Amino acid sequence: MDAKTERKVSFRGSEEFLDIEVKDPITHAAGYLGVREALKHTFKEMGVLRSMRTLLSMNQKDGFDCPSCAWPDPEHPSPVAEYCENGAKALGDEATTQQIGASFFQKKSVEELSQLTDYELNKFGRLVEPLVLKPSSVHYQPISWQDAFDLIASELKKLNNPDEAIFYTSGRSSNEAAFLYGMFARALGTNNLPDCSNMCHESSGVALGETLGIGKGSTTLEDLYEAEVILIVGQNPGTNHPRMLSALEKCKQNGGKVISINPLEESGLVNFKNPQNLGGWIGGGEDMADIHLPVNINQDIPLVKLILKKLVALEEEGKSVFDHAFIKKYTDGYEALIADLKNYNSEDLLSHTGVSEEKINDTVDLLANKSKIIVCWAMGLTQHKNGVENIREFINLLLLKGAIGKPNAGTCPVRGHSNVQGDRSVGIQHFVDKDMNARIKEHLGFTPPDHEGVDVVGTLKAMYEGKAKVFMCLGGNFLMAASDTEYTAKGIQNCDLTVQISTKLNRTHLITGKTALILPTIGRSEKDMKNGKPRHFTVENSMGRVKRSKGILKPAADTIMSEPEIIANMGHALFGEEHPMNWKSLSEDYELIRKQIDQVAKGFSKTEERSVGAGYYLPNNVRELDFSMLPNGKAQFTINKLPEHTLEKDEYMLMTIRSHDQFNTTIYGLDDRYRGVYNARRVVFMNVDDMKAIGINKLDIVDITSTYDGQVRTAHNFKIVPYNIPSGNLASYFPETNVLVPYNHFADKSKTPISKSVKVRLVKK
Ligand SMILES: Nc1nc2c(c(=O)[nH]1)N[C@H]1C(S)=C(S)[C@@H](COP(=O)(O)OP(=O)(O)OC[C@H]3O[C@@H](n4cnc5c(=O)[nH]c(N)nc54)[C@H](O)[C@@H]3O)O[C@H]1N2
Ligand SMILES: Nc1nc2c(c(=O)[nH]1)N[C@H]1C(S)=C(S)[C@@H](COP(=O)(O)OP(=O)(O)OC[C@H]3O[C@@H](n4cnc5c(=O)[nH]c(N)nc54)[C@H](O)[C@@H]3O)O[C@H]1N2
Ligand SMILES: [Mo]
Repeated sequence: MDAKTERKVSFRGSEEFLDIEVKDPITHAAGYLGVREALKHTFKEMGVLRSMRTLLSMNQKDGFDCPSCAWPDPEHPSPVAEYCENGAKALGDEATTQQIGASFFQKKSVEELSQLTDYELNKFGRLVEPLVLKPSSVHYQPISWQDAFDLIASELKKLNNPDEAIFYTSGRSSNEAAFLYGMFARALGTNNLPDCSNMCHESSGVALGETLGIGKGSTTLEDLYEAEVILIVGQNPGTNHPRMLSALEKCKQNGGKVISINPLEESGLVNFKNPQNLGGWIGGGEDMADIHLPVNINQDIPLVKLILKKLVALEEEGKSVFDHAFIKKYTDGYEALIADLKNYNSEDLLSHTGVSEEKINDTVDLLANKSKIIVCWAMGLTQHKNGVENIREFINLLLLKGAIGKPNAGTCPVRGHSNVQGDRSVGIQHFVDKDMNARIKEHLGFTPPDHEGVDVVGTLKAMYEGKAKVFMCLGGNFLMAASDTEYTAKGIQNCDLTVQISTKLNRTHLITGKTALILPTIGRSEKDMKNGKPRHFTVENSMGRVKRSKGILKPAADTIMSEPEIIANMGHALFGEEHPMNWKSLSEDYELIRKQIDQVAKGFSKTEERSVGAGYYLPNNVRELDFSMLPNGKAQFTINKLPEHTLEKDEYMLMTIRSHDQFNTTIYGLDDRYRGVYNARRVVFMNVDDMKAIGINKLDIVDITSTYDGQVRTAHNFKIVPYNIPSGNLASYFPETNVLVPYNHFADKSKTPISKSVKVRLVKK
């Protein structure tokens, strides 16, 4: 039976408007208002006492790791509040007392549910029973855990080839769950292990690997405190990594300077009230960014090139600006870089950036005399055609200044999901790591496949072309997170079986393969009990430290299962008793999993003992100034081209960003308080002069279209919000705008979709 024509499901959901309210943006991030907002959310979702008790355990040494972003915890966490507004919202969202089980799905069909917004879907509450959607049905119905595992095993056994199965991971899973999942796929015979980092920091991993020999950052949290200059590039910490602001505040108190490079003047970078100290509750707040460079979207490379040219000019005047001893000893390619810079004309570069020369000169003055420099970045750099080159260009700056491998200096890619870095470290990757494969063979006793698997972009194509039969997701919301929603939806519907291991309802549960399973799981904040004893697991933060996490709440229901247990049971159902992995015992004893991680994953050792308290750092060659794995044993300068953009006269450059009330595709609420937008998500932020030029007014309604390779894609019904954004640039929220992002346009090398530079037109309605 063809489910595509059978089920009338909508991949868009409702596109209606509510009563939008637009106010002035709030410039003072966090402070009292932030705490009040956070508590309002958690109290409503999970009750007052339960909220307070749980928040006090979040990010504490014996507590659990916040399920929101990957920002690290300090060595000595604040005993009262080591959490932020958005961490509290994430907790409230996970630990909500609302629940949906089989009776809910008996009443509501997937067709009906798919008409709702993502916000409405998430609000229904926790998934608490394993469910199956059978081929001809539009209603999920209960299935026992064992039947679910057997169904998965039997579909996998039917495949002509293991590469017809694809295993996606979102970055919230523990190291233990991710490890088992990666080994499950390999034991089956495929490296089809796409993960959310393909859409996120893959460009960082590639750029850092090529230039410095490790795909991770080099700084620790403590490094930020005494840096002389911190550049925050293409990142909105006030919303996405609020606890980072406390580190920036410490840096400023120690005399450091902060430079923000961002088309928008993001709140929190401009002014910040720290809720973790008294001044932050009552005082006027701290001006965070000393210099803000409002760069045009995707014009960071011209900006850095201009800064470098100006630094070279100072050197030529006889000033000592670059660290020549460092350059000589540790780097390769200096002369070529300096020669290449001469090919660029400064006026040209300046006009690309859209930034005033005065501000750039201030930046150059600051950088010229300092060497303890840290560059922090996130999606504003990675999600472009030239995402890898963007990052390499900033690494050129750090290398010239010798700001690598020393205290208070270095690279800081600020990771997204709370354990996205750990998942990769323990083996969630589509490419082949020969050394890891050898260790798998030696210690786990099976031969892993030695051909590359698909990443996210490869998955989209494989599913669309009907080459994937089984698609499984360890968390996440693949349909809404991936680019080109309509193309992705068609691909998913081509699969025979789709399986979602999830905590909350989302659209990927509704747009499914012919048969679909929902396997409900335990969240970060919940107790994971076995034989009357609580179990812990481990995570790795954005700065490479591995530590334990142990939930404290009673699980949403006794019918849900932990992620490692689900995967180990799948392993048992598919491979049986005889398999060398011994899946049954792994489902019971996580210590056994950690032992295997120590044997197989690079840098992990004695995790059981060393993950207690603040945990332990994985080895990092940059911190040791060891570049022996790179050509000539040196860190690499790189030559990067200018980004090429040919915008037609009526085209704008659109970046698809996050509001303050969402975690990726999970929509907590409909406000973006810092940007002054209330009760609406279908908005486009636009420059006032651009509005005048085409005679468009505040709150006018438009469709947004993008045209790539002759194909027009449309996102319907958006309201115009006048905003302080450089002319020619637009901003709008993801996931609503993902329908515009073409599946076949992505970053060179990393294949990260171009979510931050989509060429679009506005069609007034
Ligand atoms: N509360 C909350 N926390 C989160 C998340 C969430 O959704 N909600 N998501 C998590 C995840 S998975 C991730 S990856 C991170 C994302 O964290 P961010 O990367 O901060 O998230 P975005 O909203 O995508 O913001 C990108 C920023 O880059 C800027 N920008 C866009 N294009 C350019 C450009 O070309 N150049 C420059 N210089 N700047 C540009 C935008 O104005 C915006 O400020 O946050 C993590 N933390
Ligand atoms: N246009 C555009 N697209 C983007 C981006 C962008 O900036 N612009 N950002 C990209 C980025 S950076 C990322 S990381 C991806 C995010 O992509 P994903 O990680 O796939 O998406 P999330 O929205 O984080 O996933 C939310 C779902 O995860 C499930 N979940 C939550 N907690 C748990 C848990 O503990 N265990 C399990 N098993 N499930 C859980 C819930 O069911 C929830 O509905 O999106 C990408 N897509
Ligand atoms: Mo991300």
